[in-house]
Amino acid sequence: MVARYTLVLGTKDWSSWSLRPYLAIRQIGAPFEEIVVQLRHEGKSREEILKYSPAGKVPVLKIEEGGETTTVWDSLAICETLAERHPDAGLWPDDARTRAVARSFAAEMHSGFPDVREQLSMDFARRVPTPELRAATKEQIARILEAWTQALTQHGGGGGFLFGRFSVADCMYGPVVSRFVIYGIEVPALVSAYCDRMMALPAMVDWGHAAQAEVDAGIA
Ligand SMILES: N[C@@H](CCC(=O)N[C@@H](CS)C(=O)NCC(=O)O)C(=O)O
Repeated sequence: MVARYTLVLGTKDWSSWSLRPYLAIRQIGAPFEEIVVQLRHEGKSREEILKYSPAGKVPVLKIEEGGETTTVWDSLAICETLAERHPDAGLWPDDARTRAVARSFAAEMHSGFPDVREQLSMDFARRVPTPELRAATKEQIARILEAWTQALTQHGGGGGFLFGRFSVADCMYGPVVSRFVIYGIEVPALVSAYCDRMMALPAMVDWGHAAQAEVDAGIA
């Protein structure tokens, strides 16, 4: 039985959490419908999001199958659910030890780097001069670069992703890649090449076009 997926996302120019499961579902290649809720829309955004999830945040995935609807909320839970439902997409590395590290990468991003998220907030379609970075932001960028360099050195040879094949770790860090590009953060060559590969993914390109359309329409 084929499930029907609906992915509820926030304004694409801004919603970094939404980009993560979007990358995962695009990687799987499963058909899905998307609903984009306009964020920062006085009083209305929350009301609109609550129609889809009691948690009051996007992203949300609705899975309709066998007459039942399952609601999955939170970016990492959605990526995990999609990875589990579509094992052929290989969204986690095959090797158990590598998979454990990839999961750690995803979790570290999900629960960490508050200053990077706050000071370099996602504005996907724009290019912004590098701000004066706070010490905490610099430390968090250094940690991200250290982690990526380690993963890419070990697994990413030959033009690959953090763990070779594209994985949930790349989904979780996709918005960070975009932040480095948006704010012109200097990164070493190995990381720069990885960022180029990520930004060239058809899903990232499509997301960028949609974000630009929001900017052009004056809603981002
Ligand atoms: N931990 C959540 C964070 C979700 C989140 O903060 N989403 C933001 C948009 S990027 C949101 O829904 N903001 C609307 C609001 O807080 O009213 C996840 O990983 O999905």
